[in-house]
Amino acid sequence: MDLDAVTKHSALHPKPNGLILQYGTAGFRTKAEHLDHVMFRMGLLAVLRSKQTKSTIGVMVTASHNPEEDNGVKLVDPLGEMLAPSWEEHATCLANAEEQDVRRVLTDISEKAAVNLQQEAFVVIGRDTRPSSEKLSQSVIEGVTVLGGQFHDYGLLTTPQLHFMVYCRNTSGRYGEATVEGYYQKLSKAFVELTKQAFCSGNEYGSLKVDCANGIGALKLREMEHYFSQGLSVQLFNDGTKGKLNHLCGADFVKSHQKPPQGMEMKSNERCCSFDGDADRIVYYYHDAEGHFHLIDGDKIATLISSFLKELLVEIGESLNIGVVQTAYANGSSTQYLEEVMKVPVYCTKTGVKHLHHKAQEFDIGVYFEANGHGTVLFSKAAETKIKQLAKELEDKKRKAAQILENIIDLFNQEAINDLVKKYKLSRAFVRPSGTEDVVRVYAEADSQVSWDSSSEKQESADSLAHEVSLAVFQLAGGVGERPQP
Ligand code: G16
Repeated sequence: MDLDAVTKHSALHPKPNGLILQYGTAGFRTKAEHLDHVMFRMGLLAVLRSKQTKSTIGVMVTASHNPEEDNGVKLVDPLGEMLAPSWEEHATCLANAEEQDVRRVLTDISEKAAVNLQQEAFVVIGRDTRPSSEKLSQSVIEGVTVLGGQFHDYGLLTTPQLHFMVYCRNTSGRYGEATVEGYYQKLSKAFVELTKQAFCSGNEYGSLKVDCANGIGALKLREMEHYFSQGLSVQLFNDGTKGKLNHLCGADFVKSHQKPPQGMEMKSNERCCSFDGDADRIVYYYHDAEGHFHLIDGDKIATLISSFLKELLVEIGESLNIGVVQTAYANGSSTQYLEEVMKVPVYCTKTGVKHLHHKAQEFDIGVYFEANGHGTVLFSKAAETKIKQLAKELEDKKRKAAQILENIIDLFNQEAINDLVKKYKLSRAFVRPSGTEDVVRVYAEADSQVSWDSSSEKQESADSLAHEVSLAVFQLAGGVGERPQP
């Protein structure tokens, strides 16, 4: 490790005085202008992680759903997973080290994590469409190079694409080819096959309107749409040609305002969906014939997927165990439905994909979704092998079911809140500090257990509880700025 070169280059990426940042829910996030030193240092750290794991490591430059002026960075571990918790601590130490301490912190990390410094390192880098992302990703590359790491800069990518590249490279291409074409080919093939199998005739899966949050999703979906030309026609909105990233659009806006994004026309029963700024969240929605808005958020997606998977398992007569993982934001009625009607065990973890992902790995089939639209389905290696074998061996309907399966392959409490919750029927509420924005998040639900759809009265109770809880937090925690408004 050429520590003199590190010191020389690090001085070109100075840490703003007094700035302390935490590797949070999804890496470092703050105003873009404060992140140059973090990017350079995460380039350094990615090299050490790569040497330690003898694998390719990913670095994604994005602040996802945050406003356009923010940016962020997260590291992707060898199997496309979020960075291991012990390395999150290393990341925080390195990002916050004073200039003169950077060398020492790097040496400490190498010793603590038993990094073989002679090992080669390879890092892949992706970035979203924020104006600040290109320059910041150059700082990552400088950090990688200074420590003698090799790199491949993919340029503009969605976050899921960067995870895919890392996994493909570390499995010698067995999972897929580590190129954007490889990504499109693999996913579109599975999608086309699945929809062929799931629908008996014609073209029922027809068309979809997609709100791209004025982000990277628009560029990438445009490239990808040719790959599923025989079936799905997509119409893009908020494609970045006019509006601002994540402003009045995108999955976070639609989920938190429970209404369509600006800039999208919706006719009744048209299928619509929204990505977030780095296209790793999705929520679906439609207007019914009466003009009512219906949101299919992560809770409903998890319910639909696990019901579908369960039906297929019953069909093939296999007893693979399915578990669903949610966070405390999951609507109580979705949890109740999954446990009582679907008879699927449901587990609750802290907010953050990394926590859900980890829990979901305990099952043959782990379905995990945050209500905000982050999620996926994990198949254990054993389940995957079994399903592949059954898809060859079984006959008729059972075989078809197996083939379909083959293709699918924090909170803190305060007494005051509990007292408020007691005032409302069937209610639940909690607060937690966001790990991606400088805010405290308040969640409330009321009277909503019997139905998916909240009538205006139910919505009023939930809104009123949310307001009361916000006021309590503001008063008890010494809130700054304007008092929460109803
Ligand atoms: C990130 C994380 C998600 C989390 C979200 C909000 O999403 O990946 O797991 O739900 O932040 O986190 P918080 O409530 O701590 O601000 P994204 O889409 O912004 O990367």
